[in-house]
Amino acid sequence: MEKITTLNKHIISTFGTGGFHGGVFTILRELVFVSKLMHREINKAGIVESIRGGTGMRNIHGEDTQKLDKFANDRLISTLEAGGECCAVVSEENDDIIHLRGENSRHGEYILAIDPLDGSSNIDVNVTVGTVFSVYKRLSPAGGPCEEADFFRSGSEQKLAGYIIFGSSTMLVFTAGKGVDGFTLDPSIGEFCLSHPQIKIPANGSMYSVNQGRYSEFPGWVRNFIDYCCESGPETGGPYSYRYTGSMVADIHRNMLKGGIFMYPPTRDRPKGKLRLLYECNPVSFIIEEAGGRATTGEERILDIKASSVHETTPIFAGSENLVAMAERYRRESQ
Ligand code: P6P
Repeated sequence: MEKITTLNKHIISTFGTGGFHGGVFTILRELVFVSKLMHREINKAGIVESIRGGTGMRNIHGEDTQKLDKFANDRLISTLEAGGECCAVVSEENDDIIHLRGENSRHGEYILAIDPLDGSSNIDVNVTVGTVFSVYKRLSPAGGPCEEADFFRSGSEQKLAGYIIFGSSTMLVFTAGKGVDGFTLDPSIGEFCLSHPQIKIPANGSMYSVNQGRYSEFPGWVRNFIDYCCESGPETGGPYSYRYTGSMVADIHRNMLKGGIFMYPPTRDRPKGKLRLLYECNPVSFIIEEAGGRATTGEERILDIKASSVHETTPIFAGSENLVAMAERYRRESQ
């Protein structure tokens, strides 16, 4: 008989019934509920004009907001407000901290940083997109207003992090500090079922992900490392395969399963890179480290960075331990 382990069953068996009813897993179930709505909408974006394309607005980063970005963001906020476990949210789609206005939100003990739809510019061309999330326990006292300092934390303080990837299948991948588990949505029963227990990222990999078009803008040591990836020969194990989708979630997920390195390096016009610390780099770095990989700025561990603004960015080199360590070696040797 087919053995099905649903998300709820897995949470109870891994974290206990106390964990099941704990705040972070209430928040996780709320994110999962919205992901099922997203699954439904994304899979018909090609035929329903009302959710396809842009809103004509731009976010704080100057990026065009897609209709599905707004749909995801609005649904997430309203769902979290109804739940009451979360008191405030930082979202890629909102300039400032969102103080949730649910009846019990002020008593919520957690805060959430989220990219509601990473890679959303790819929706209209049918490329994989995803939601990325990160949960912390608030520092300010429950019952009062959440404070900005609640978000100025290091990624090592995360209680829960994960992503939901809308690709050839819809998957949830998360960690709460006991390894990384992957669940695949079975739309016929509306459940995320355990499909990738205790994911371990291969220590080596033969794929590298970077926006090659910006090669000339990267620091010399990054160009040297990319050149290494392109060289053939026994000493490099190369040439490596180049894979870059323009959706971080898709590139990170591939590396999680097959090994490889994902890079968004500093450039002349973006010396601190493009990807956001709170709701892109920290959650994927927590997951990658829990899966045995490595995530760095080139100089320091991503999870050691103490955030000082809610939309700050950081360079990121993340994936297979040995590949990321080699990139760091190129940087050290360039000093
Ligand atoms: P570029 C999508 O906008 C995103 O935030 C990540 O998902 C993706 O990896 C990156 O930006 C792509 O940026 O500058 O290479 O187009």
